[in-house]
Amino acid sequence: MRPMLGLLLPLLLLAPAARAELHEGRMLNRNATGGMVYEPDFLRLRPGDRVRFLATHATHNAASMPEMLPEGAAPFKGGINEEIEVTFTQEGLYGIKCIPHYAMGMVMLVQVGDAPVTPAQIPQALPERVRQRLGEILRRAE
Ligand SMILES: [Cu+2]
Repeated sequence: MRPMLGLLLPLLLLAPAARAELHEGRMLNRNATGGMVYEPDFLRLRPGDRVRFLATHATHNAASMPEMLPEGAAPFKGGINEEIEVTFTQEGLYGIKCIPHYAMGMVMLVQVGDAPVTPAQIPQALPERVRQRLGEILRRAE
């Protein structure tokens, strides 16, 4: 009995419970839904999943929105044309923006965890174009 358990235990410890996934988000000048967009513009992740923001077109970046950052989550800010990889550990809804094109509504949403997303989670204080774009994203995501 004992020698057998001694062989199995290390193997069980090596088996990952749930493998974290790597997702990709492309930063684009235009796609079928409009101009200055992330594609996809909504991702639902499990805690520990990562997103790689790809500088597919020039002059974009990816930065967390302070108004839409779950409590305890670390803010992040990629440089212009910089591909960054972000690990999302805290559950909740994250707003992500392209700083040069924020006023044009270049934003995306990342929901970590199973909680539903609702338009009530969009802060009133955001610029009109940003709230409009976030509303469109949420309506498609619901
Ligand atoms: Cu941009």
